[in-house]
Amino acid sequence: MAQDLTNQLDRDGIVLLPPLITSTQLRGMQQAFEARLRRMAWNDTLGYERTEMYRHMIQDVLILDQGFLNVALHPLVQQVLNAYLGPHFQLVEAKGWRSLPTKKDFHGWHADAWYDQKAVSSIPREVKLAFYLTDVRSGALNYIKGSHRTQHPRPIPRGELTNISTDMIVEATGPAGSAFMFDTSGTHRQALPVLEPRQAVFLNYHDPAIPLQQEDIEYYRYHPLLLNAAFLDNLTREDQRILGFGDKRNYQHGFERRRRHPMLEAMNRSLMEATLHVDQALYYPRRALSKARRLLGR
Ligand SMILES: O=C(O)CCC(=O)C(=O)O
Ligand SMILES: [Fe+2]
Repeated sequence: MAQDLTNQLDRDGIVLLPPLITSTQLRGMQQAFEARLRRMAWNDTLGYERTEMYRHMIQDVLILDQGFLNVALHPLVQQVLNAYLGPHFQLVEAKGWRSLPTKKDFHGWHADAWYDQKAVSSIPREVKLAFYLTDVRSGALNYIKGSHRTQHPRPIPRGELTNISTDMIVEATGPAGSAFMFDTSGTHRQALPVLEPRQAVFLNYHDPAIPLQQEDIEYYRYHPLLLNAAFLDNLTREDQRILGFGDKRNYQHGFERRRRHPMLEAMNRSLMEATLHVDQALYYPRRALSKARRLLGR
């Protein structure tokens, strides 16, 4: 089974995996993901990140539910990754998002750029595991079969794809729970139009010894995984290695991300502080009022 999947991944650049988890586990993952999607992250509220128009982003999904870890470390997934990436791969990113309905080609055809292309001359391997949390009938992952490992990853202008026939494009539709693995050096995108919101997670595996491109270092994209202690029982030594236990190679001490909206941030902080002042000023009058109400029996 793993051999067949690896062969298909090698040939096409993308492969559909058999079901990896139970429907109970899937429900748990959906519920935890939905809970995060209800509100934007702010102050003490864990929620989604809003940095682009058409996606609500959730970083570090491994802390949300046991199921995400089980998918990421599934024995079949490990076998395929070992065969395709070699023994040094790790899980280097685990994030998900809700794509909002749109007719816009907001991401466009591309291959995923991640390594320092000046320092690395060959095309190092990277695989993503896409896992759907909703039924995906539109806005599926699209992948051009056999386009992997041909050139350094970059955005692919439409003009370069004029002689691509539709039978060369894999349209990865499927019910919630569907999982695909793809070589990220192949040409892919989210299909358009997106007719209904799509919720999916993308788990990213590569060898952390490979030097990263500057923009990902500056953003601290491949920070060591954030994990939930509650889910870490029963890990094998190999699971721990894949999760990067104790690996500080891409750790940045005291990292501070460049602020994109300093004015907005300052406004938010001032409003919050003003709210706290008002709350505090009204604390004693409110307490006196409710005491008076109690005494008057109302
Ligand atoms: O959202 C999609 O279907 C494509 C995502 C993608 O390009 C990626 O994760 O690299
Ligand atoms: Fe991509």
